[in-house]
Formats: sequence, C-alpha cells, structure tokens
Amino acid sequence: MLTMDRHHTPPQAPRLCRNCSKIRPSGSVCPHCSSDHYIAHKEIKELSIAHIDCDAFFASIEKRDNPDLQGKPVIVGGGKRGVVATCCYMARLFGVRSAMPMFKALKLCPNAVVVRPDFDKYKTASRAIRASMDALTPLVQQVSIDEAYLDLSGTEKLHGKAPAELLGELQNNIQRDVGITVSIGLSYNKFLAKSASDLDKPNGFAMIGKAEAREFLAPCPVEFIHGVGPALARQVSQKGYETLGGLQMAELKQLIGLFGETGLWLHERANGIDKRPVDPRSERKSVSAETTFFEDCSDKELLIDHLWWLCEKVALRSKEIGVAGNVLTLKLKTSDFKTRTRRMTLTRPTQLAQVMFRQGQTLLGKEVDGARFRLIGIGISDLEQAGADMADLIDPGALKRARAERAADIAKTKFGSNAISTGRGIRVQADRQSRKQSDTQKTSDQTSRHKDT
Ligand code: TTP
Ligand code: MG
Repeated sequence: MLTMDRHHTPPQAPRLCRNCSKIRPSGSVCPHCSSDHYIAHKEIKELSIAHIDCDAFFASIEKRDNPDLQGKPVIVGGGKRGVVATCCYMARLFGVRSAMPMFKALKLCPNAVVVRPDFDKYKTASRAIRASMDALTPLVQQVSIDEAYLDLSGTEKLHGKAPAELLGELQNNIQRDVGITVSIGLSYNKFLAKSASDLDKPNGFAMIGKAEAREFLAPCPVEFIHGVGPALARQVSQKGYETLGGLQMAELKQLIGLFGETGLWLHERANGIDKRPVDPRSERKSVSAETTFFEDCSDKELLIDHLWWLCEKVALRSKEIGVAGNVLTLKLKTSDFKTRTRRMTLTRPTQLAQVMFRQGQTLLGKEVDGARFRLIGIGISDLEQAGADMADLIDPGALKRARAERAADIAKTKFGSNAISTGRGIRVQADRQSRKQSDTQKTSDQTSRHKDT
C-alpha cells in the first residue's frame, strides 16, 4: 500500500511526524513532539519529486476570509447562469463539482452559499505559496494557479533535512501563513507524485515508492492516467485492456501497433515510468484546454459549441494568471489517433474568449471535412503579461461588452438563434451531462495534456 497514514503502517518503515515534520525510524509516538500523527513509508528518505495541490483552492480562500462561511457548503462561480469554478469539500458531499452548471449545482445543494470569484485574492495566495516553494529548491514548476511540481533531489545537503521533512514543514507553514491546506504527493516522478497528491485529499500527504508502483497501478482503471478520457479508455478496453495491470502485461510493440505514440505513453505510465523532468522553464508556455468526446464527433455545430466552451475556460484561466497570448492553436485528434494542429498569430495579444472563438472557428472550418474527431482543444501561447492596455478588457463592464460582442458574433454564424438564447457553454454542458462525458477537463498551462499530465 502507498498511503500509510495511521491506518496501514508497514512494519519497520521510517515515519514522518505530521506535527513536527521529523523523520524517526519507528514508534507510534514522536520522540520530539509526542504527536501520534504520522505517515510511514520504506522509501521515505529516497523519494524527492513532489506535487503540491491546494485543496478546494478558491473556496478555501473564501472560507478563510469570511467567518460566516464556516461550516457551510460554499460554491465559487459565476452566478445563477454560470458555471461552478470549484466548491468546498462539504458541497462535494452533495455531488457538486467543478465545471457543473450553477443551476444543477444549486439543485443538488440548495443551501450552498455562492461566492463570485475574486482572482486578485487567489493570485496573492498563489504567489505566497510559490515563494515558500522557491525557498526550498530552484526546481519548481508551477502548472496552474494552485499546483506545482518540486524536484527536491540533492536538497538534503543544503537544508539538512530529507525532502519529506521539508515538505511536511512546507505544508504546515502554508496552513499557518496563508490559511489554507494543501495536499502533497511524493514519489520518484511527476506522474506518480501527481497521482499521490490526489490520494489523501484534503490536507493529505501520500507517497508512492518504486518498489510498490507497478503493484499499486495494476488494479487502477486506464482513466487513472491523467490525460486518458472516456473515449480513449473505451478504445483501449475494446482491445481487451481494462486496467493498468492489463497494459503492464502487454508487449510494448503491440501497444504501439494498436495506438501509435499513445501506446508508448500508455505503456510507460502503466509501468510507473515518466521521464519528464521538473522543468521551471516550461512554465506558462501556453494556456490551453481540451476535451475528449464520449463518442467521436464529426458534427460541425457540436464541435463549435465545444470550442466556445473551451475558449471560455482558456479565457478564465488566462485572466486568473494575468496573461494574454499572441498565438492561437487549435488541436484536433481524429478517431484513429492522428493529431491535427492549426496555428495562427493574432493581430494583438488576447485573453478574451470571444476573440479566441472567432479565430478558432476559422481554424476549425478548414478541418471539418467529415473526419470523426475524438478530441478538440484550443490554446494560446507566446504569452505576455496582460498589460495596462488590456485592463479595460477585464473589468466587469468590458466583460459585458465582450459578451454582447460574442452574442453578435454568434448571431452572424449560421448556427441558429438557439445558440444565442441558451448560450453555447450551457448547451455543451447539457450535452456533456446527457452523454455522461466525464473526462477531467481542466485548463492547463502546458501545450498538451499528454505532455504534462
Ligand atoms: P483544482 O485544483 O482542480 O480544484 P480545487 O483546488 O478547487 O480542488 P481540489 O482539492 O480537488 O484540488 O483547481 C484549482 C482552482 O482552479 C479551483 O479552486 C478553481 C479553478 N478551476 C476553475 O475555475 N474551473 C475548473 O473547471 C477547475 C477544475 C478549476
Ligand atoms: Mg486544487
């Protein structure tokens, strides 16, 4: 087993005190602080690649700042007609999730308090957390406003503490200084560190070691690999591979024959292999979002609806991190796993959904040729800080104007008045709900999910 928090302590494994963050060789009580809260792992001193993810980030900040929200289910998002950005863990008990339409979330959890997002506050908290990570190692790769990878190899010499001890302290310091909890995954590569950080949320600390990685992965469904959506999972399952254990047994050659480059990627992840370094230089090269269809899709209108929804996500994330892009890239994956990318340089940098959507449609128009697509994505790159000249585009009034412009744009397209009255994003949500499309769609700061998930 991998997460040893109190319940599954392996015999003779060294343990990390969750209170004072010191490693001891054994014993249920910490000799330094007398706490009995610990995690144990045989490789605790060797593992050095960490993934840190804030718990219910926007909602935690809102709860931190407003005592009235304590003990209540909280949803952060864009009003009654909008979408849930995130919600606290209490609201999750009712089934509320990110990217869910607000009306559905409120049906599930009528007592929830809805709070409008305040990105300045989230950015301030994110920067404070980032500064505390930078103090530990130069190898920090922030991948979104609330998550980052750290490579702590070799830092023991510098700090006189093992990576796990440094991370335990970091976790406690963030809680004390920023006022929110984070979850930590510690392993020997990025894929497993990210997987581990999800295992014990919230305020979690989980480890996956080399000796147990394959055994741990074996029973997991193929979707466990970040970046595998329902369509790919179904195709893999149609070839007889239901679990990562099945993929572990398969010949690499055979997987490449069946799935091309994706086959190599599946083989590596199933076996706990991930050669990507923690690379601070690759931060924020782009902001992109993509989605995998439940069923392959050749319908232009549906593709356009999804494009709008993705543009909204990219725009939201760009505003969160304060960037605008000079280059727009459309990505499509055909049902036979061929990737098509179309790129254009914009006349001026943008962080607006309506600009991405307008130009994205032009790019998409050239690709809709009867081919069936399993994935669509859109992203901006060649990023720059959103400057003062763009401030008018992110104030609420300008957003209204931008929305009006978007409505006019849509009206000019041939896709019917329905799209105007209901909103494409809402239609896509409805479509996704009805198809039970359940990929873990998330805006990323990387050029592709496969590269960074
Ligand atoms: P996540 O880390 O995915 O979610 P989270 O921190 O709220 O919850 P968890 O404990 O499961 O990590 O995303 C970080 C923030 O990004 C989240 O607080 C709000 C924002 N976000 C959106 O605005 N839209 C989305 O669809 C998602 C997934 C996140
Ligand atoms: Mg998070």
